[in-house]
Amino acid sequence: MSEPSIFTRILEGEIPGEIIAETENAFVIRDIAPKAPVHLLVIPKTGEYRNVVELAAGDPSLLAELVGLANSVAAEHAGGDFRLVFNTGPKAGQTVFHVHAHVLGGDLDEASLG
Ligand code: DGP
Repeated sequence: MSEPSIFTRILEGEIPGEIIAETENAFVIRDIAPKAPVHLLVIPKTGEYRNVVELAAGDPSLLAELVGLANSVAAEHAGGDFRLVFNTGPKAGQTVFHVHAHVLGGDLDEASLG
């Protein structure tokens, strides 16, 4: 068994982090280092999938639940439109190996694409 991820520790209340939305199998927090006017993280409650490729292969309905939850928090917090990003692998900037979707919203401009 690997150590619980930072997201599991937030979910379990071991470290502070406000859960702003939740479904049966997923939850949402604000990113600690926002890269957009609205920057949320949509995270499965299970930490068994390291990245979106593993999640898509292992539990596609949970991936669909994450997308639906992203849509609903973007509607509530970001005016509807949003960018959904899954960093996959360290060279792509992934630092937490508990799959999560970045929901980026607000007034995004081309400068924020990089
Ligand atoms: P990634 O680099 O794709 O693995 O994204 C991990 C994100 O998690 C990163 O944007 C910063 C965020 N993050 C890391 N630690 C914490 C934390 O303790 N609280 C919150 N709210 N976000 C965190």
